[in-house]
Amino acid sequence: MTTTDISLETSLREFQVETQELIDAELDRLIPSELTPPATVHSAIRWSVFAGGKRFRPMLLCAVGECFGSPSAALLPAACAVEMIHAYSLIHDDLPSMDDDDLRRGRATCHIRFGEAAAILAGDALQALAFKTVAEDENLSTEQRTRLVREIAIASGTPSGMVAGQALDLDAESRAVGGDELEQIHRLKTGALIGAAARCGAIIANATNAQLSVVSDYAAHLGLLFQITDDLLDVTASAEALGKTPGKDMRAAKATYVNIHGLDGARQLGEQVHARALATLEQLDQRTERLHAIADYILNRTT
Ligand code: GRG
Repeated sequence: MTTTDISLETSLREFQVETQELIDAELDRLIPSELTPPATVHSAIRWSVFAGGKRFRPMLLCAVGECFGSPSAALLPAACAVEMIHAYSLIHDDLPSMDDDDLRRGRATCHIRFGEAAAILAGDALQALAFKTVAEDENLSTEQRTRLVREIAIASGTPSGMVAGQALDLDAESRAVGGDELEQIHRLKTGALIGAAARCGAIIANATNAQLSVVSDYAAHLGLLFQITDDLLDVTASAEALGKTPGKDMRAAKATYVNIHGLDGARQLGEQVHARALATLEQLDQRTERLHAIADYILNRTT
């Protein structure tokens, strides 16, 4: 079964399960085995990557690519590259010098299990492997590979990507943060990579610039919605459901949507952003049921 075999009539749940299987198999093919030296680094990478994440970003990339008619074989390596960047960011985010967490995806964080040096190297290697994966992808034209490398690099780094967002977030820990600054932090820290995932799917499918612009707007709303629901889950979900330590942001009095807007205010904001994501999709002539369902899923997610 390939993702192109998954008809638009199947439920999002079925699409998630089937895409997850394909992504996991491709990640397993792309990531060196635990026996390949340096074994500790590869074991640390596999420990974190195969710990059962939702694979939301690769799923989004595949859904957008399919929406514009791409075959699945062309989508999977880039989808894995985005997941590798995401996994690297979680490994580094959990380090003592950053969020200092000992639980992620329901198991010990990478540095708790393998030590800090191995965790740093695992994150570094995952980032490099992500770019190698796209650069070597023979399903794509040279121009497409270059465009994807650029998209993923911009979304991962500074001044417009995840590293910039993480730096702003760390800086904001020691002072009061308003709603606009909070949005800017999360547009970079969480939204940039989600946006890159969606845009990469569209680029692989040879979407026009006008279509790409709509996809960017949709993904920007989705990224914000993802962060709002993340903040809500931090106060409403259990450690078992989340697979990470809940309540940390609240206890640390970090700037979150719940801390700034209250529980009901954050829920209302989530509904508004969800509505904006759906309205954006109306600009497309393609069938967008799956992208619609993804926005619904993010609004209502429980993990
Ligand atoms: C260290 C450069 C660097 C960046 C870290 C991603 C990130 C930036 C920090 C993670 C902190 C955090 C909880 C952000 C909120 C949104 C988010 C990225 C949640 C985790 O993503 P999920 O829910 O996780 O998709 P799974 O495990 O399902 O893949």
